[in-house]
Amino acid sequence: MAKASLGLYVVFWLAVPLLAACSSGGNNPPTPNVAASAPCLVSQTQTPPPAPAPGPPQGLSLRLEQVNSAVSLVFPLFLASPPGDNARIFVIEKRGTVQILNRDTGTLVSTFIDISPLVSTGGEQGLLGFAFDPQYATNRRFYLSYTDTNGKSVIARFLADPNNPNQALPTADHIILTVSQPFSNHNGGMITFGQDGFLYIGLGDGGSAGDPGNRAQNLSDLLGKLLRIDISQSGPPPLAAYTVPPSNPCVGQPGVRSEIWSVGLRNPWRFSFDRLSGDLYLADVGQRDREEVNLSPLGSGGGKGINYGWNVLEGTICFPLGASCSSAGLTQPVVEYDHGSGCSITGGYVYRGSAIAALQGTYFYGDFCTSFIRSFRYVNGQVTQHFNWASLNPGENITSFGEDNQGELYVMTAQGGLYRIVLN
Ligand SMILES: [Ca+2]
Repeated sequence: MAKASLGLYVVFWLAVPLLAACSSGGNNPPTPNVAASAPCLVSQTQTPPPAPAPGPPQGLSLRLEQVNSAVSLVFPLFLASPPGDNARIFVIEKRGTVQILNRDTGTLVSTFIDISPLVSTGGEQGLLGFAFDPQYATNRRFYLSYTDTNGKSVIARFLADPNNPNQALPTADHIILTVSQPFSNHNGGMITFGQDGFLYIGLGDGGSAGDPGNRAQNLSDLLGKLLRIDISQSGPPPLAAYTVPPSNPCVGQPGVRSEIWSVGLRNPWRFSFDRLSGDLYLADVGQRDREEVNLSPLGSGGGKGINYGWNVLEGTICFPLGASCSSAGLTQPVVEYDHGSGCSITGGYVYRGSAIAALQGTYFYGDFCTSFIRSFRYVNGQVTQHFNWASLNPGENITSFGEDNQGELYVMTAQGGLYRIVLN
């Protein structure tokens, strides 16, 4: 893709934050830290991480192998495989389509579904998330997360065609959740199931810049949060669209949305659970200074009741830059970087594949703007082996990572690239 086009992508992705940078001076009063004092929240102490070192570790050499050499993809931004399916990868395109590719040959199997008439695709809007039901093999259910034509965030349940596994039924089986968005950016949109069988949903702070409505710290608002809901019994009325697990942190608190799992997020574009350990790795896109990876081990609750800080903190510094603030009760990231090396973090996955044994337990993440790919391991509560992989930089805007059924990892770009991380 031409550099001019690449520049346009960067401009649209960043337009609002950059505009905001001009108006957020250092004289603002300290932001009230509303949520930190809420009784249902807990804090988690983090150790500052080492700076990334040039890779590779142990002489390991990696490269990106293009998967879609024979297939043109339009702004792919997510990928998944049905549980137990080693033959197919399902690639999500921003415009509202899901394409099935043969995992080994990279050829197009079929267009699984096209909901583009339902989707707003401007800026950060679009078909943003996708998840297979853990029982997909028997119930044919999958979930799409998209921006609807009114600009609202929607989570909807769809069904695969009972007579054709490469085709979905075109109409939503059921709408699970609809959330109004005051601005068009920071929609989050990631959805995934945890090991507990519940659906986790990442929602941004509603957009504009600086979280002008202080939504991320407002426990009566779903925006700027990670949600956890139970959709195993979901159905059309009189059934509930979803229920709240009784073990959610704020259940029973007056004036608090019980769907909340974690708070204080700006735009949790991509998060994931380590499929082996269940630990939560959550990347939050920063405003103008810091990009961050948050890590909440399953043994510490996996993010339960954690306040990740926005918009009191941006990364580990007070927001806006130069303001005074209290970080009491706030959980800081395990990794952050400033805008000297990137501008918009794309969270990835912990490698649990079998093709590259030396990468077992290694978490990969990247940056949309500068296209770097870095990795680290989290051992005994410490970030270690934090590397920058120059050989993995695609030179294109990294929209997402993906993990197939075997645990192999992929990288997708706004320019249409779909790559697998392989040994060189
Ligand atoms: Ca944070």
